[in-house]
Amino acid sequence: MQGVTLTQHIRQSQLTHPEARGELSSLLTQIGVAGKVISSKVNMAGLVKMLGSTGRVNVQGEVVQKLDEYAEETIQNIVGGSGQVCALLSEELKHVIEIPEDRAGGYIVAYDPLDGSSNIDANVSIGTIFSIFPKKSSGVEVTRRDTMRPGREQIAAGYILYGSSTVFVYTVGDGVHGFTLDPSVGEYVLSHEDIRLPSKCKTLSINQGNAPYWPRWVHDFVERMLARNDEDKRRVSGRHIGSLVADFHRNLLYGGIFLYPADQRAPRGKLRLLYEASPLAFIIENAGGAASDGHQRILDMEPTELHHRTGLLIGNEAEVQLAEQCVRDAEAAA
Ligand code: P6P
Repeated sequence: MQGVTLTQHIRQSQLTHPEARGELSSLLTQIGVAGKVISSKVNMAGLVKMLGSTGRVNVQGEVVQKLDEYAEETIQNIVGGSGQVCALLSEELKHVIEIPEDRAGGYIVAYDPLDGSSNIDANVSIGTIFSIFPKKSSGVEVTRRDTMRPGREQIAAGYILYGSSTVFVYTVGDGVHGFTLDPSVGEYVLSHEDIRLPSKCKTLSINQGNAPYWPRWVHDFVERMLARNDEDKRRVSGRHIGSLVADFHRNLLYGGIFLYPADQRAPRGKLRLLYEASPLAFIIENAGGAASDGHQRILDMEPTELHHRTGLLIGNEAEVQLAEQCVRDAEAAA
């Protein structure tokens, strides 16, 4: 097998942080292991009766798919059992999971175990999103000072995309790197080194079905983006998968902006700050892009609760700034 593996790459990036003691490397590696386990089940879902729902509804009020439950259990067992974590914050769970002191480590992991799971039965790409914070409070107790953290305090973030191949993308704050799982050997191999967001915003990604609920500024922004297309050239194309991690990954590689703004149906936004917006914002900023809720930088937002929701505009910085200008213009005209 040719190429740098995820484990080798993580170790190499650790070398640039002499203070690192290998614990973060070990944690990232274990998240990769959890991804392999989930990937194997996702890729066989139709054959091992893992499609469809459990019939239960989670804390978000969303139907829990069988693979949601499997992914949640896998992360709890592998990441929770890594010895590097003192708390797990999951999209699927009502409360923070505190790891018993004798098995706890120095990191907090916030995660969406299987984002986009409503698309599973249609074989659409889905993914695991994760965010890692170092414990902040002294002592063994996990407090809100440890869990309710602005994204700028993240030490690492990433996602595992279960698509035509399984791709592990992560950042520790010095660049964004992607690895493709080689199922024949069970290793992630470096396939996208130092990902930089292309300078041209080629894609506009938003759920048009929500247009009746959008605030004025969203209509203005969409109109301004589409006005770039003329009879000579289509500069902006619409793409919306409905799986955040898949929409994000496409835009990261091709250039684009994804928007899920707060609207009349979701006045605080639909997407969750701690384990969706914040990790993706850490990634996009490390790839040269930007992420905002229309008013402020996602990474500066202070969560007030585990499932804190927010509007999200994420992708090319110029287009995020244009959207923010549309917000200001609409507020000034109101
Ligand atoms: P809507 C999936 O449930 C998810 O959290 C994201 O992956 C996706 O972008 C969004 O919801 C889709 O929501 O309201 O457009 O169906």
